[in-house]
Amino acid sequence: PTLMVPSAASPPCSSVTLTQDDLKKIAAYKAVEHVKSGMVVGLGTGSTAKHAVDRIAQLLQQGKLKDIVGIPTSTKTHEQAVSLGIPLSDLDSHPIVDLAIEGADEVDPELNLVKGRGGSLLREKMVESASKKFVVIVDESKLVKHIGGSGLAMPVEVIPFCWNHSLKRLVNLFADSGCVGQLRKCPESGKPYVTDNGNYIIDLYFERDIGDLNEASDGILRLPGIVEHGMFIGLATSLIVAGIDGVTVKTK
Ligand code: ABF
Repeated sequence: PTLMVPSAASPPCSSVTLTQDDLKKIAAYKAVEHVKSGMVVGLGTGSTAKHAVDRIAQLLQQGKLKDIVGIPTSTKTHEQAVSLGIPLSDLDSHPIVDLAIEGADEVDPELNLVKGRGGSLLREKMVESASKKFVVIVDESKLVKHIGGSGLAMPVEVIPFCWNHSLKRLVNLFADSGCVGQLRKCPESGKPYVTDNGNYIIDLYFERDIGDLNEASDGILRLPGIVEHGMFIGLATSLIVAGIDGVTVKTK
């Protein structure tokens, strides 16, 4: 079901222009309404999820939420949550997460996602696949018809050993889709980007549709040296989209 609800943070006057960051914040705040006292909460990563973490901390400080345990999905979010005083744990101690709130780079109508353009994907996938509910929060620019078809990167985390070999095997796997791959580098140093887990990222770009997503996923994960990819298929349970006309909530 899709439901249009007026955004609580909508400006009273239509002459106010909302920035993309305002929209991210609106989606994040809406998602945090689902957080209840006593929950184990997956804390997402990125500029949208950051607002959700801020909001959870604010509600804890105000005493409106109690006994929350956060499971961060990256070292960056870990640092943010520590600085805000959110009690933290991990999947070893809390293998079942009540609710994860997380951003995405692309979302299709079935709530399949591309993630990892910001550099995080593996810990996110571990936490979100352990979550009873996984709410995706995005501004409307992230909506696509087919994930992987936007011409933008589909990230794959690989071990550094012989990464070029892994890149070639990935590109070969998607030869029919006109795939090219590139090792992600830090713009400042020109050195390979290193993930929280000490791995590299290969960004794949497709000229044509990659076909069945589960087959694509299985094919990638069968290659030795590949750690994880940024397609999150069938994991999200609901989607909150903030757009200039309000907030759309879609639940599976
Ligand atoms: C991380 O943040 C990544 O998986 C994804 O690339 C990104 C989405 O970030 P943003 O909200 O900044 O667009 O979760």
